[in-house]
Amino acid sequence: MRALQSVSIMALLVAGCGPAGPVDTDGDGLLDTYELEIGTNPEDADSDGDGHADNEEIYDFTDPLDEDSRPYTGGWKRMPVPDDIGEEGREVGKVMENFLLGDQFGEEVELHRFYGNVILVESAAEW
Ligand SMILES: [Ca+2]
Ligand SMILES: [Ca+2]
Ligand SMILES: [Ca+2]
Repeated sequence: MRALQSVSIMALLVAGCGPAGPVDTDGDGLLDTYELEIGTNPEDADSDGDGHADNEEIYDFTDPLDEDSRPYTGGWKRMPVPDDIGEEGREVGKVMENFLLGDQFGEEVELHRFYGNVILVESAAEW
């Protein structure tokens, strides 16, 4: 009898009639319910086809629905630009104006992504 009960429970689970629980159909680490909420495809781990899984993009603050928005592959810790960074200027105590530069990994890096950290910008030019 016990063996028969186990078989019945297994059949229900295989048929999808078992107890409802969190489901991650595409196995990308994001639950289907959450993916439907944010607009990504719960049946495709890479909704925008850019080669990066939806969860990877969300944790790296890129857009999983925009193929031109991809996780940074260089060596910098990537953080979102804060909404309020204070007054910009070049005087002591002000926040430097934002700018974009290419790094040694061939990626564009925005200065304000490092807000709150001490950084050294080293640049060189060939003439
Ligand atoms: Ca998923
Ligand atoms: Ca993607
Ligand atoms: Ca993307």
